[in-house]
Amino acid sequence: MSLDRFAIIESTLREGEQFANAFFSSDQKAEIARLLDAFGVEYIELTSPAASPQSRADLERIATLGLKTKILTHVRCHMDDAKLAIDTGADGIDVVFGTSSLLREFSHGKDIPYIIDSAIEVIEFIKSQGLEVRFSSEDSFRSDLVDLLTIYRAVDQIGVNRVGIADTVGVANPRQVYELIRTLRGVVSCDIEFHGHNDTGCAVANAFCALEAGATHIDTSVLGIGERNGITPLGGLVARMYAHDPQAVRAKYNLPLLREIDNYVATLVDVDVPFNNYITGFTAFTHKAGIHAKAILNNPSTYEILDPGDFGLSRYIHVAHRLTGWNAIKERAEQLQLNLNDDDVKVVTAHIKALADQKRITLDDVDFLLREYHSKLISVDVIEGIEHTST
Ligand code: HCA
Ligand code: CU
Repeated sequence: MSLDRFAIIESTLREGEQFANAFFSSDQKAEIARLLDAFGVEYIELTSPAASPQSRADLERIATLGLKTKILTHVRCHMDDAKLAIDTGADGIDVVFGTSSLLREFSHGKDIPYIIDSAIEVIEFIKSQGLEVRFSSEDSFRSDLVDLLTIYRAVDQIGVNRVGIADTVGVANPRQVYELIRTLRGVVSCDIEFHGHNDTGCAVANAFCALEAGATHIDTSVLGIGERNGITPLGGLVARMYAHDPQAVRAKYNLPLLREIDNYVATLVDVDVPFNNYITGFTAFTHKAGIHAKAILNNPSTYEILDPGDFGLSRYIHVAHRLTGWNAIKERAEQLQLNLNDDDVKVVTAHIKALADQKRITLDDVDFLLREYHSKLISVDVIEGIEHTST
């Protein structure tokens, strides 16, 4: 499996605009585009210029920012939309056959020649204007396979740059994604894009399986925002790909920017970054149980497949609770520059656990117990020292 040539099509400014809480001003869109460009995504997809005059103006503005990332816009497979999109400065156009009722027509087998004819007209027009073009159909997993392959073969033959498989309703599981993309890989020679909704929590796994099966492009959005509960999140895909090949992902993307990107978009759409978010959630690198803490202190990779340092983040060892262990408490004592031997630390640890059995404790409580124990030791030392000198 060669995943090194995968590309991210970052759709926060298209699919993400379809998120319930999203309203991006023009400046905010430009800032999101700049951040995503600095992160290193290969493409940014923006809302259709046919959606509204401001959408068109924003697309034109972002296309003139001089970003390295390619700018795409997403339109219905219709000549009117294609003509509108051509002059916006976008590098490419993603066309989608956009109604679910079409899929019912697929199963009757009536409208395939019509779909192919209009797809060919639109694709040839876009190509004649020198732009990149992608063709996809909504709800690919509930379409008739033979119909889908017939259409995709036809558009591949006229030189479409990419075809897209869309799991519009989040119904597909990883095995189904693998099988469909694998089959498609045997039918078309162009690039293959996957767009996966997350209704049943499979969006990251489905995207990964798509790549394993031969897809080349994955759609993401920041925090996964989009229709309903959204699509494959940028951070989730990055985490998944990092676990697969850390070196390649480090080389491709400016990973420390991810936190700023997640936080910025979360603020704009008025949500918190979830506590369990990939990489940037506040517990993503927090270790708690004594046994975990001990191993992490010896070698972080025992319980970490993602190195927080690569993302400009640090791990946190949570010591103030009843599951704590003396190794973690010893580390805390060292951070406080309290000189305690292992037996002393074990005694303090027992005190901490006893207190934590009675109430929720904080790091301040731990520090207090450590300091108190330490100062008693010192006073004992001092008293012993005085006794020693006076005898
Ligand atoms: C939608 C359209 C889409 C398009 C995906 C694509 C989907 O329903 O809003 O162009 O590949 O999920 O089908 O986002
Ligand atoms: Cu979608």
